[in-house]
Amino acid sequence: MTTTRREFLIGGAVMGAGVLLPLPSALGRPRMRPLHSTLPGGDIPMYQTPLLIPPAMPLTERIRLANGRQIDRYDIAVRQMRQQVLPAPLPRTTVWGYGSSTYPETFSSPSLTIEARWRQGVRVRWINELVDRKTGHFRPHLLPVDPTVHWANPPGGREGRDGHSHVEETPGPYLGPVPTVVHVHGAETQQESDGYAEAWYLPDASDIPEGYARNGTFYRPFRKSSSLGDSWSRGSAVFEYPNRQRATTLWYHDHTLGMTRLNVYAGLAGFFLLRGGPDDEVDGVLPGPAPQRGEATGTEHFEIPIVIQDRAFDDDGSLWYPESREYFDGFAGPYIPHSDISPIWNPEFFGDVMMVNGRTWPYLETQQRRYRLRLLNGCNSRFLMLKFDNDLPLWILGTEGGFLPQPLQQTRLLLGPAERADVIVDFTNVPVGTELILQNLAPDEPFGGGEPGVDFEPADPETTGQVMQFRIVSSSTVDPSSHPGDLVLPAIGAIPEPDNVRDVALAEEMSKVLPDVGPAEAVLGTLDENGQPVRQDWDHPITEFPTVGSTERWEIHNFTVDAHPIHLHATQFRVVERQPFEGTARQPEAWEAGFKDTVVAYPGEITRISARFKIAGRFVW
Ligand SMILES: [Cu+2]
Repeated sequence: MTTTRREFLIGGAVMGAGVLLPLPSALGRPRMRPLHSTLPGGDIPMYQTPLLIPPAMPLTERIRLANGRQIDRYDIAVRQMRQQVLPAPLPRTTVWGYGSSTYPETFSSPSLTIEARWRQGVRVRWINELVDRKTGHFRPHLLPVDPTVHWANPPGGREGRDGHSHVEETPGPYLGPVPTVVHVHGAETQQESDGYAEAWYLPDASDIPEGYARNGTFYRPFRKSSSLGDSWSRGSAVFEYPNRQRATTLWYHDHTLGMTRLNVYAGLAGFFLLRGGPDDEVDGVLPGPAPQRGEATGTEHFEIPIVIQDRAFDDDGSLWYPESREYFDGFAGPYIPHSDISPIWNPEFFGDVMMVNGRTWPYLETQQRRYRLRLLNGCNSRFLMLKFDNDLPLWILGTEGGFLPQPLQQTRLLLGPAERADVIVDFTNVPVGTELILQNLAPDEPFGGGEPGVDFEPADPETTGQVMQFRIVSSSTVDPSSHPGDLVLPAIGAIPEPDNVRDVALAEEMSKVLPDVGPAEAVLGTLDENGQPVRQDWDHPITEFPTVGSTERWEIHNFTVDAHPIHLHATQFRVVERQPFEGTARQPEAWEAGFKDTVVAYPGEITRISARFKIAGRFVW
């Protein structure tokens, strides 16, 4: 297997290593500056709108292959629309969302949930429809796109795409057609269907400027090698997910090179829930149902997917995202090409508003019974430390790779960007009329581990320290679900002993041109014989070549000053242990006892994971 070109999930923004993308230093890092947005989070009334529960995405068709296998087929497009994200009468917000092009009313952000069954393939035609349907012209981005980072770069044409724009003067934001490509996070699929960051494509608009690359470097090669390549067409690609992995909570989102942070922030994300098979067999009754295709109207849901995202807004309702590097540390230039600092891109982003399932600070009318919540941290940079204000227990059943060996009772839950948790909350004995608040105790700045109030200041209790409200009402029916502590979850097999141990590094370097500006550069790499990081750029030869079928222990050395979520594609791994550079190893956290696809690597530590590589191909980490 050829893993990799490299990616670094910094602030959920996926970027190539070795690019001049500065990372802040916790020491001497400026405290988060006030946002320049014109609708401060503190001015938005909380708990005005009910939680939106994303319905299941309707099928386009179910097809039967010659070998008798059935496939769920979807046509899913990206479109622009207006949505009531802020509570009315505040203005609506223009967002991007996925939806079934067979059912135009299904477009929303977050997008409808893809409900998949174990061993039943899902085949999706992912269509980039960021086009004005009246004029046929492309739609520009909703947010400021920095053309100086390592990015898709369609204006670069075939030669310059997937690189840096070469500029004589500091450019403004890119206003051209927007590339997209979808990655199902945690899915084990072929490279052609993995949403490789250089496999993007522009919409099929009538006004794509002359000389622009219409797709990324790997779009055509993958179209050629994919068994479904014949059905790819301009502005779309057809990906297939075999769903032969453990049942779990996956999510789909945009993955375009150097634009992931913006495309996801604009709204491109949804859940992909995989059910069934031996790893979904629970002895006991889980709370349910979740929204299902074709369900009766008025069906009550006791299994609910919940994506938590921080945002900022202007007073016209529009999403706000930094339009200048100045927002981050006040550095007002000179920028590229007169220095190595990008003019628009920021190393991190922390919004002052919490949005849950596409609505700011919603409430859920919650019956006195048990609920199963599928939680996803969909923030760009923000860690979440979730807790009910009355310390109601969270029963953690599963994480990114499915169920844990047994349910785990906690009062607090830490989720790094892209991490998921499958949780049961028992509201049975909470008095009717109670208004519970789900709080967030993680900081309004990069997370480095530790305890709120001791090692860091928790999020602002008036705004980002609150996530959503649960309003307790009596139960409409008898709750048939088991007590979470009585559930017997399917056994988890041991992962084989590693065939190979591989050291990888997360590091940062100072700006070469302007050392006093402070921003470092985030790089991924390997280690030399002295244990020092060796920077490996995106364009360098691939260094991680696990053999198909082998198990590898990866030792992730974090030389930076912040915790980073590290994600491997095409595999679900186990956390082995963590060890400070100068210290003894400690066991993984209790909630890390199952399979994961994203792990928090703390600063100054080696995080050891064990991964089995089953799929040949080119994948990122
Ligand atoms: Cu992924």
